[in-house]
Amino acid sequence: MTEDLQTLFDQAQHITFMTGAGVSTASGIPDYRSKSGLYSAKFKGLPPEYLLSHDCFVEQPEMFYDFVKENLYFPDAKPNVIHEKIAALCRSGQASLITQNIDNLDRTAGNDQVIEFHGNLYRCYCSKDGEQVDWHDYMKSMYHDTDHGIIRPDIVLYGESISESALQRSMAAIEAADQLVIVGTSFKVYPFAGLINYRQPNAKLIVVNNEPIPAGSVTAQYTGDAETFFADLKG
Ligand code: CNA
Repeated sequence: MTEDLQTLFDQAQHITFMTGAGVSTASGIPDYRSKSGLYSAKFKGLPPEYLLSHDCFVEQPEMFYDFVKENLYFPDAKPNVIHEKIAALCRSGQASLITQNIDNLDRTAGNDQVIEFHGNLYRCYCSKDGEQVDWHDYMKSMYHDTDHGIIRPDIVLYGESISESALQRSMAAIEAADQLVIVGTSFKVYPFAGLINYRQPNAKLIVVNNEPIPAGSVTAQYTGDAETFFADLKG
């Protein structure tokens, strides 16, 4: 890490981190859009964008279930230094976190304030009656025993809206920050990427990613492995 970036971190009053799949690749969970990511493959001839859509869930629930169960769940994955350092900063009140990730690793790292913009795979519910269902039961069957409704994970599918509470909490976290740090995301998914437009006029914008992203004009960036960056980060 360059000294300038460490200085920027040290000077920040309140940092809001905005993270994506690239913070969990070091924990063994593939991202979507890298060369080796999930989107490089087709499943039964269908693109993941369709398989992760509301239309697929409604029209071909078995296909949706097979895809999600086989490709999205990594229950043995452990948080890495990125989740852990961000969690410690959030616990001390110096930072907030908005993540696009659905893998539960921020919570496992002890971050119970995380804003899960796209939900969480390990919270499931019955789409018929709304009842919460343990994700272990979802792994055994897509049907809810009691009313034969179809179970789904509490994640935002393509074609669905972000919850009002996630939007409100995210806007508040963006407005509260004098420094935004975007980590491990291709920054292509909206409305997440549009959140930076609500930052304070003087808020600094830092990007930590292994490829350039469309975040507009940034204060500073680290182009490389996010795990290395966070391992070197002091404080
Ligand atoms: P993405 O579009 O796959 O982008 C990931 C970005 O991270 C790319 O720019 C990569 O080059 C970069 N990257 C990957 N590994 C590293 C690394 N070690 N160091 C630095 N940069 C790295 O994923 P986004 O998060 O941008 O897309 C948003 C989607 C992805 C959300 O809806 C998520 O739910 C979804 N997703 C989540 C997970 C997860 O929860 N772990 C995994 C895969 C996809």
